[in-house]
Amino acid sequence: MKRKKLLLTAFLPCLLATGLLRPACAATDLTTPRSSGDRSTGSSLWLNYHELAPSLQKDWSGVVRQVFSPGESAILLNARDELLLAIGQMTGRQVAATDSPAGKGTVMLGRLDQLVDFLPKSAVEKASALTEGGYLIESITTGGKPATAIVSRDDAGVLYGVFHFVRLMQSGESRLRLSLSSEPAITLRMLNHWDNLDGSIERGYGGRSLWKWEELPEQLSPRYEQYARYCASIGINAVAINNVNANPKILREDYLKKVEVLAGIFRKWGIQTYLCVSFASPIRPSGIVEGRPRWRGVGDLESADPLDPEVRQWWQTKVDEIYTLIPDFGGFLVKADSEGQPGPSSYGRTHVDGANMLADALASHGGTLIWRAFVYDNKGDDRAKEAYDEFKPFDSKFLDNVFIQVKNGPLDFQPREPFTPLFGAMPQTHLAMELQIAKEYLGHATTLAYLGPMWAEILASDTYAKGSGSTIAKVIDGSLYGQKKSCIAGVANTGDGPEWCGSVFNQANWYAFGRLAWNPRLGAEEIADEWIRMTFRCDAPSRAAILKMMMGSHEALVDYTMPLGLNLLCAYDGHYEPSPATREAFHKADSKGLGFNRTKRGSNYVGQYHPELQSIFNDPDKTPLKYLLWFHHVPWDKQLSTGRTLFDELTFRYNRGVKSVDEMVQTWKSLGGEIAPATHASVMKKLLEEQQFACLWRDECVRYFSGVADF
Ligand code: GCV
Repeated sequence: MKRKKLLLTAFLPCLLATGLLRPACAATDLTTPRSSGDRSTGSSLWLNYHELAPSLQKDWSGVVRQVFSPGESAILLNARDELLLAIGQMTGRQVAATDSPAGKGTVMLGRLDQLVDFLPKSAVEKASALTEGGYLIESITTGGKPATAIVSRDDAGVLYGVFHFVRLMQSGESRLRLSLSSEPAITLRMLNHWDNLDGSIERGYGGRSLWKWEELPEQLSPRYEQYARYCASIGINAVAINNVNANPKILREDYLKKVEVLAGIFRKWGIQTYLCVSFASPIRPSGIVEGRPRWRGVGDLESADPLDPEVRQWWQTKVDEIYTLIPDFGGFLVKADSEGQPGPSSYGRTHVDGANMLADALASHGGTLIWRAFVYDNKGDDRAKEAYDEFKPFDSKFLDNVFIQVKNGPLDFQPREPFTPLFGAMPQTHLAMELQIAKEYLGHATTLAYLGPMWAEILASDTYAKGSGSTIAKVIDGSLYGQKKSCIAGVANTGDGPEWCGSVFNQANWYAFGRLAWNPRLGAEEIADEWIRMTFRCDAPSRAAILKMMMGSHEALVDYTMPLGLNLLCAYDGHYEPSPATREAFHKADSKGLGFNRTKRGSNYVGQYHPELQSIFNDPDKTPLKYLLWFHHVPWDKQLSTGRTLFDELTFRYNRGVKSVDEMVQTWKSLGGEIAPATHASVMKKLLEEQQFACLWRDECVRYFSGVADF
């Protein structure tokens, strides 16, 4: 008998006994939770202003007796109202806005120029040094009375400071003498919505689009304002509202009037609006009768050639029109020459020609052009190499108001990929990082998978671009190359469903994205802990149990879908179910082994990294197991550092992933009395679905690989 069969036979009884291997998953009972102090329904997201415990209420009531907020801008009025709302709901006492900071326990908020007369010299000095969006929260004495100052140099910074202050209240903070400051590490913290004009969302799992185009500009959904408030609460300051697979209609006058209204709402929360535009927009709607490009646009031209003066003028006129309607318009986000989208290559032009032409049109208004590097044509030996090959030669060629937006991994938002080698390879270009909050390849809205650990892992990865310690976080925040502008974007997971993101736990990913965009060095656990405290009202052991679930949830998903560096094993349609049989090009399984040889003896993708990483990734014994099959084609019977053969390690990890989901189900079940019944039930339903999903992946992949392997 062949060795593999022996191994399976030996493994099987033990797996069956422990419940780790089942042909199909048994359903777990859905218990009715006991009554609970938690009232969260998921619809307030993390801005759930639960009443504080009596002792905290008493403490905070002394600190927040009144609010002094001299500013009158829309952002500052929102900041003031948010604080009043939060204080009222959390302390159970309505407090008033006053026009003097004289009383004891005043919270004063405003820009430095508005508060300077009331602040001690030390606070003025600290506040003067803040960068844009930064804030200071300081316990001070003013007029002989204790007070708290929330101060910034700009309106948005005050708003962020208020949300931080509120978070301290929500989190059960009881140190009431405060002295802290915070500044965003990344200047442009953006959500990218893949929302279509027909209301559908590409890779959207939280409902239909938030933007009701057919109602705009006349009718306004209350969600617009709520959405902007949630974004502002985590420091997001820009949103691209439509799909990168852009419908050219977005640039028509009637649509721009709708966008104008949305932009007006977002502006009040410190958020700039961006649009995704089709590169073919200048072409007339009927398309081109003769000629190669078949694109249709909204203009009156025959061409979209970026070097054609008429095309350039068309864009300039359109940009001017947009800025007339939206004076603080952010700019464009463009997917060009990618997955069938039009681009400069149709005219024999380059990414530089295309991006700089649009950037030029935006520059006179201070606008920004974000050009995506997600390109591949599947013609070479390794798709993972294509973005680097295409973009690296253009380093230093893009105008100063251009960002090149690069996905974190070189393939496509897989559950785990090493970082795209372009990071650290284009020192003279502003690179933005694109993450996906929506879980296209991670079980959509079904799974609990908390993405904080995945993103933190990426941001902490060392590129070695300027020696050890040249982390992705430093590339992205501009500090590695002394760049003043920086950008990170997350593909949004929002929709018009009751829980906004398809489930309560998916809200944590929106939250975590914003927090990491503010500070890419924050720990995933710290962020999860904040989110739990803000979202649920439960005791410390329950919080610890939820935290453990969240922190293990991503690794569990990697284990039960694509362990050891496997990737893209999903079905083409929907990217949800497993389909290893159709993904041979990515996993390269054959009778002898498994994995993609990307070393110098294979596709030499490894050659795109700096030498320190090449020496690790070229050697299967040095490559971390989590990336093993990404970089190497490994014999099935090779003994790994764990002591198991590759085949055994693979099955071990698939089973471990399923077991982790089983444990999450049990943990959540045990929290029945602690979590609001409706929330508990809806999460339990999802977890039971995830149990089935995990088994499906494990069973299908183990079955398939067992069939291929022959040793
Ligand atoms: C918006 C992947 C997704 C597409 C997406 C594309 C992109 O291919 O499956 O839905 O298109 O990435 O990022 O442009």
